[in-house]
Amino acid sequence: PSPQPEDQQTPSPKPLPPCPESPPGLVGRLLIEFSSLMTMERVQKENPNVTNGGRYTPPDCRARWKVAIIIPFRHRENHLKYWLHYLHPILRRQKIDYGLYIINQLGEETFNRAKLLNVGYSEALKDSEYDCFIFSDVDLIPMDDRNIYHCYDQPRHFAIAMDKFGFRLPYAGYFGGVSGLSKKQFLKINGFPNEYWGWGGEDDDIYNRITLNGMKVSRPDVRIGRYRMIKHERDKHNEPNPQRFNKIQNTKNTMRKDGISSLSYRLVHVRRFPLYTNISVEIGKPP
Ligand code: UDH
Repeated sequence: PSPQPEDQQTPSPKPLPPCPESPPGLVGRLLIEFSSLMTMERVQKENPNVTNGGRYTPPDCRARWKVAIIIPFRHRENHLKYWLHYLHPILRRQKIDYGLYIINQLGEETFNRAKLLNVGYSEALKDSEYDCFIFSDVDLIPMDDRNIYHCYDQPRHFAIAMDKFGFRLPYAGYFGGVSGLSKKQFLKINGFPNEYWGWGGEDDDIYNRITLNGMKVSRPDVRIGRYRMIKHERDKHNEPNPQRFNKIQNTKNTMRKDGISSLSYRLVHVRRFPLYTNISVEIGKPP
């Protein structure tokens, strides 16, 4: 080979083409079950191309969105293994550029799902310039990989047909389980409420925020937005919140003061694991 002239610069790599709208590697309907034994070791072996902290970037195309996936969490290690086992390969086929954040509520005070999601938004942004945020419960697995985990023109509700609701929306304004908002959409609604302690209502408050701010929810086809939920009993310290019915009547008055603008918490540690980043926080307790 002829020697390179010394002043020749290394050519900059060819820019990647944009990722396709429907990636050719998608397979459609998936078989999802929770009876086989799942170990973290196995899931790590299955996903060698996920990089430390649960990051992945498609090698062959440029994704439109940079996605932070946020999971509210406490004492659900077993569910998390199934989530990682199913979702990492799906997200790879979907050509998503993503990072995965498990937001762990420390202590045994009442659980607060929406506040943890706000924490996830803030902490993920310290890591990278995400412009899309997907919020997923740890026990929900999509049954079709055409349900693509990125952001849309309007706030997205992904988990529209869950097995536990007979594969239908339980009510028209349901926004629970798995949802996604661009950074712009999230800021427009001042993020999520911090004041829903215990089970229920926070997803309806988020739905109200979306419609009150002139947006509407976008959803996949009902044949595609199907989910399996890992069966479980009600967790301790996440009892149904009796105030939820009153609170969701008041979103219009509360959303400007209660949200990402008023979020406060104590970050205790950030730990990078091969398949996810764990963010452990103290978020206080109900007044
Ligand atoms: N979560 C935890 N730990 C908890 C509570 C909630 O990690 O202690 C997270 C987890 O991501 C979960 C999500 O918050 O998926 C939503 O909470 P949930 O699963 O309790 O809510 P869901 O509506 O179930 O799915 C309600 C209890 C149903 C009991 C049925 C008994 N047959």
